[in-house]
Amino acid sequence: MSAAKPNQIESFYQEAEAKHLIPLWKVTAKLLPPEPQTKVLPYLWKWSDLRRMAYRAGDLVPIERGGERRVLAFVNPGLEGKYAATHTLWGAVQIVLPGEIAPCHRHSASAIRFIIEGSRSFTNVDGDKCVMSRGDLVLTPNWSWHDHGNESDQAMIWMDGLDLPLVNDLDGIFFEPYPQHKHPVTQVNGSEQKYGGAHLKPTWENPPATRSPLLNYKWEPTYDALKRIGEGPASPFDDVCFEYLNPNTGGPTLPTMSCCVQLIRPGVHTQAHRQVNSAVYHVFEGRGHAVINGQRFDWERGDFFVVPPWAWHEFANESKEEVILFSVQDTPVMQALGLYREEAYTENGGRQQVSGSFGG
Ligand code: 1HN
Repeated sequence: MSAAKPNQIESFYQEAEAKHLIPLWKVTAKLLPPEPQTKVLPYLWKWSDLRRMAYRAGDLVPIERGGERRVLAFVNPGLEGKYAATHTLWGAVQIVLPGEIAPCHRHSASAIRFIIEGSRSFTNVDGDKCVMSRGDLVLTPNWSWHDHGNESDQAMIWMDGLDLPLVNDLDGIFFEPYPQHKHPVTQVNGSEQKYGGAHLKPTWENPPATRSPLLNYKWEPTYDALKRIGEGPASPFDDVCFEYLNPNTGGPTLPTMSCCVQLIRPGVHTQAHRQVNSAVYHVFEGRGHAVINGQRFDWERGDFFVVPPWAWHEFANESKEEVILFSVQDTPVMQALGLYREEAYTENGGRQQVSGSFGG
């Protein structure tokens, strides 16, 4: 190698730039950090704001074709210009007023609903009218037709979780409105009748592995499962935590999103760990706090918070009441690509030093 003169190397870089080339050696450190350098920030949205603003949106805007849904979505402050709770996950609250029907459509992003407030509303998924009440988890797998209606005399509010930011980044988004406002109903709670038996599945059907044949995971059996553990041992990081399963495969609810429900028993303060996936949490019951990368997040019933990829996190319930958290996680994506990792926090007895608190 002959010694390059500074002006030669500079003109080499200029030519590379002009020809749309990048010499790797200039950017290696940026491209290959020793661990993920996420832009996603931990953040907390208060139920008092979300509920008030959802009702306000109910007063101000109708549900119409084009707008499609009355949805207030979380915008992660670390992700400028991106409408996303984390880099991969969309999180939001949606309100449907008595008598309203949100028009039928389908898209290549998959969605979940977790019902927060109200009853006797439904999501019609490909003709199966899934009747929903508080605590139910309802899936709309990708490309399934879905409309929502509220047949009660009270507003209905639920959490929406979608893989939309990921699907958009993959340039895989397709959308289609249904020719009519509503999809015809061909069965009522059909998936639940056949697949809601948890440990049983019908022998006369052979559903595809990519799509859960169960669309509505009812709250009662979910809560029963959480309570069956009693005082028994559970996860050191999440306490009593269950993943909702596709009953056909034993895998996650959707190819891109795993849903979890967890009971943090009174007095429990978990150990910290970090995982390469990101998550959006909803506080279904109780009050408590999380410590995320050394920052304390106090939350109460209805609040939402985000745990970024590879962020240390632990949970605490210092009250005498149950804490129940519901979460959507992008874990299946990382697992499918062979990228999943997790690590336990070993210093300081497994708990982080708290250096500040959110909003404080
Ligand atoms: C959607 O179709 C729904 O069907 C909710 O209720 C939220 C966010 C982005 C794109 C589509 C729904 C959505 C969405």
